[in-house]
Amino acid sequence: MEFNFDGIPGPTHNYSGLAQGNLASERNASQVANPREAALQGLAKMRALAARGVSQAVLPPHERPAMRALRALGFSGSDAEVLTKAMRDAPVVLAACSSAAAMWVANAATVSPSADTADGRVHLTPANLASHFHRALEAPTTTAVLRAIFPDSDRFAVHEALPSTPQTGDEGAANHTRFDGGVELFVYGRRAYGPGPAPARFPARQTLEASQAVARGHGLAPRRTVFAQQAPAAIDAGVFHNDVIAVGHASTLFCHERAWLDQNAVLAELAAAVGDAFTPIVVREREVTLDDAVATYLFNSQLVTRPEGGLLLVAPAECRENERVARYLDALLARGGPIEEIVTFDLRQSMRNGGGPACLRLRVALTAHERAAIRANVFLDAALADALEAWIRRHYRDRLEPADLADAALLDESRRALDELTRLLRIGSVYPFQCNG
Ligand code: SUG
Repeated sequence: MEFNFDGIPGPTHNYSGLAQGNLASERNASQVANPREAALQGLAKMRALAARGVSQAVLPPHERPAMRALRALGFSGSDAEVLTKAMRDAPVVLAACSSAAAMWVANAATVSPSADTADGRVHLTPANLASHFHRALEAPTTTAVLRAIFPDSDRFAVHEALPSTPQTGDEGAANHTRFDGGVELFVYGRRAYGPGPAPARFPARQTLEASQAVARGHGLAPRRTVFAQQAPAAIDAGVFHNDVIAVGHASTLFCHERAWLDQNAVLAELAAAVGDAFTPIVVREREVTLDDAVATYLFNSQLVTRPEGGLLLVAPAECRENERVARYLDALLARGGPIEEIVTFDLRQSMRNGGGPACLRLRVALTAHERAAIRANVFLDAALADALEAWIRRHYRDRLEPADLADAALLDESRRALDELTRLLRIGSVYPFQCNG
C-alpha cells in the first residue's frame, strides 16, 4: 500500500531566491511570504487526498534558523547575537540557514519498498542535497526523523546519506520512480566522472554515481533498475529535478518528450522491465511546450490510484490558468486512458519557491505489517488534521520577509512550535535544540 508522506512548510517559509536553476525561486526572491498560508495550503491538499482514499502521512519541518550551522560558520555569542551578526555580515547565509526547504520531502530520501530489495526490508536513503548549502543542511535532521518514524531495523533500513560532495550529489525521490513489478527508474543530471553531456547554464544536481550508489545500497535487482539521463536542455530550461518533467505511478508514466537523453531507448527499457501493462503518456512539444510545462508545473503533479479505479492526477492550480495546458488536460481526459480525473490545488506559497504537489510528498510503499510497526502519530486522520491546523494557527506568522529572519522572537516561536509538534507526532527529540544545541 502506498503512503504519501507530505512535508509541512515550516514557520520560517520565505522567499530568498536561493535555488539556482529553479526559475520560480529566482523570480520571487524578496517577496513577502505567508508561512501560515503555506502550511494551511499543504494541509488542505493532505485532507482532500485523504478524503479521496489516499493513505496520507506527515513529515515535520526542520529547526530554522539552523543555529548550529550559523555557529559552525563563525557566528558566536547568544542566539540573538548570532542572528544579529549574521544579518549584518552575511544576510544570504542567514537566509540559507533559515530556509524552510525541508517542506519539499520529495527531496528528503529515496525509498525502495521491501518487495524490491535483496534483504526484504524497506530501504530509505536520506538525500545529501549537496548542490545547495541551504538544502544540504537538511540531511542530519531528515535522518533523525526517518529513524524516529521507522525504528524497527528488522523491517526498515534507514541509511546514512551519501557523502555530501559534488560527485555524489543526491536529491532523493524527486529523481526516482517506482513502477509496478518492482521496477525502479533513477534519473540523473550528469556523470561525475568522465566526459559526457551536461547542462551549460544551470547545475545538474544529481549524478549517475549517486543514483548507482543508492540502488546498490538498497540491494535492487539490476534487471529491474533503469538509469536515465535528463536532457541537458531541459535542465537549462528550469527542470532542476526530474519530477518537474515526469511523474510515474503503478504502470503509467506521464512525461514530456524532451525529458531525457535517448528517450525512446529509455521508454523501451521501461516497457521491457514493467511488461505489457506499461502505459507511457508522452506529451509532445507541440501540445505543451517545455517552457509551459516548467511555468505551470504540469508534470509536478501526483498520480494516485482511486479506490473506484483509474488514476487521479493531482495538479497545481496554475495548470488550469494556462490556456494551452488547460486545453491539453481537457483533451487528455476526453481521449480516455489511465488518467480518469484531474483535481487542482492552490499551493501558491510553495509554488513561488518552485515546489508543486509532487515536491511536497514522499511516497513510501508499506505492507500491513510494516505499517503496523510504525508507532509514531504521523498517519493523517481527522483528529491529527484538526490538531495540525490548530497548531499552525497558534504558532505561524502570516507575513515574513527576509529582513525578519534576524528576529530572535522568530527563532523562539519556531522552536516552541516544533517542540510541541514532536510531542503531537510522538517522534521524540529530533532537533539540535532538543539535544543540547
Ligand atoms: O530545491 N526550492 C527547492 C524546491 C524543491 C522542489 N522539489 C522538487 N522538485 N521535488 C529547490 O530548488 C527555494 C528556497 C529559497 O529560495 O528560499 C528552494 O530551495
